[in-house]
Amino acid sequence: LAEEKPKVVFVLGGPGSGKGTQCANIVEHFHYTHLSAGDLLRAEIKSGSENGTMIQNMIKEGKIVPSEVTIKLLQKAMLESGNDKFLIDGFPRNEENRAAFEAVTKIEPEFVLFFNCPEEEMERRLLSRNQGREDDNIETIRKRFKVFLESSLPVIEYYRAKGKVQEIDAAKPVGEVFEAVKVVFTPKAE
Ligand code: UP5
Ligand code: MG
Repeated sequence: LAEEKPKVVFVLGGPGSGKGTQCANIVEHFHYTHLSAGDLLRAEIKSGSENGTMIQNMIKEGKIVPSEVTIKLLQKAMLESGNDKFLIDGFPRNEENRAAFEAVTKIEPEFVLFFNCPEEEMERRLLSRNQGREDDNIETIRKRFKVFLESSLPVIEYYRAKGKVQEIDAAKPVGEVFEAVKVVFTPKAE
């Protein structure tokens, strides 16, 4: 009855803001499991699942995959991890994602880590990433930026109004960004 709910931190920020890079650092220092919604969707494409083609087409267009698909993948990964502390990276990306996750899981995030980075810097990073991602081309990158501004920033503003956003200047070098991230995750002495 009184089962403990898992602890969730949403890690949000524009395409190329450094969400994945910093989550890897957080996992090393604090005991979280990192779940990148984008990585889970890309794994779903590779696995040849029936949704694979739909997901692939949406990612190529920078569009947001239906909530039910992403939430199922997140729930499965949470169960399989055996952990009770999660960094959910790149989700929720719109108001519908946010409301559906809350309705289905009854989980409210502890806080939202927001990597704020200028578009020129994010574009530079994505164009030089060279990891063969099908969405790292200038046409798709522009679409991803537009969707971020129109659909994802409002989710960040929703949590900001609730006092739940921890904003990080993500334009700095990786090590400096992580110094700021560490402060957020380090328990304060009372
Ligand atoms: N880099 C990182 N930090 C740096 C720094 N401080 N200084 C200099 N360079 C830095 O970093 C990107 C690149 O920059 C790397 O080369 C890194 O070395 C360098 P990374 O840590 O990968 O940034 P990240 O924010 O994770 O960028 P990513 O491209 O993964 O962000 P997106 O939000 O665009 O991608 P995601 O995988 O989350 O989503 C992809 C697509 O999947 C979406 O567009 C959407 O179509 C779909 N999707 C959904 O539909 N629903 C979801 O819930 C999630 C995804
Ligand atoms: Mg990422």
